[in-house]
Amino acid sequence: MPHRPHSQHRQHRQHRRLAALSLALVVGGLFTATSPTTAGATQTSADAAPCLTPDVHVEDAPAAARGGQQLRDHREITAAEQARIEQRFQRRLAARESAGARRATAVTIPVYVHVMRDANGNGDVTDTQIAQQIQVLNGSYAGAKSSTATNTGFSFTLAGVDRYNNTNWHQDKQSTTYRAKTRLGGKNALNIWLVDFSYLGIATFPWDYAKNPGIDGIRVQYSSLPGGSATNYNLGETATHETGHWLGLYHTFQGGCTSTNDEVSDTPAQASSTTGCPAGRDSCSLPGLDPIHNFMDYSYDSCYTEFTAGQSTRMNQMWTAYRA
Ligand SMILES: [Ca+2]
Ligand SMILES: [Ca+2]
Ligand SMILES: [Zn+2]
Repeated sequence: MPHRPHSQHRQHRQHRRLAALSLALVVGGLFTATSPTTAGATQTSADAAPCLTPDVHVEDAPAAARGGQQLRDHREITAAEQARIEQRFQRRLAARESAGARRATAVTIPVYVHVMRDANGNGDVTDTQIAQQIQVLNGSYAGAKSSTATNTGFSFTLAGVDRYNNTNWHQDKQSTTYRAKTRLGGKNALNIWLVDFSYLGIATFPWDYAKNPGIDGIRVQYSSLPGGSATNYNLGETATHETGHWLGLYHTFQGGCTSTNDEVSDTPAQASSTTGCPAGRDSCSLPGLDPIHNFMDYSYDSCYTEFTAGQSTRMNQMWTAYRA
């Protein structure tokens, strides 16, 4: 695939479309990971179909993307469905708590990073970038980026790095297959697949783990890692945002200008996603300015500074309910 000039990046946080995808995809089956399995060596061209958008599977339906409205990779979560998800979550949390589960004050999450290189080695982020990405996650979840940010109690430790040479996987094709073959760890392990696709990132939600554990984790545009080439999105906060979904957060603009909004009371309701870093944006008449600095909006990486106390509580409760 030709290198995509980054001047073509959309000016706002919508999914970056590939201008074109060459038809003659190199079918990569070469497995060069240093560990821990030889899975992936058997990829064939049988199911490699060229496409202009990531192949979105039914299993991905509950996922959420850091992207815009134009190229949704997930179904709309209607108000009714959101209510059902919340009801099940509260029931599950209550059951876990009555069974003795306590809210953890500190949780360390093992992180497995899967570097999906293409046949020419594109996408081969360095170990230094991966270490920096973990640092970014730790700073963001510790509340280190603003005086108003909350320390969520979550921290991240690198548990392993695998490197694969497979052009289809690099392009996020056969994602259900490659995730199932390469995923490591249990429900508490964050798997990050680094790929080159039309999105900045896609995540699965914790309430879907039980029915679909093989795809649990986040897929992240490799050029969004610290030092990457994704202009305005290369400070590593895409992983922060996707991990927020993985821990059970919605976008701050979920539900639009409604009091239910994102199920978090201290994030002011927002009519739509934010582009860039527009100070003073106020898209809903409901109280408060839009939370443009919140990691669960779509602002530039440099604009992101915080999770709120309410989001921290929700993530901790989600952990208790689904990942502890
Ligand atoms: Ca809210
Ligand atoms: Ca408002
Ligand atoms: Zn998102």
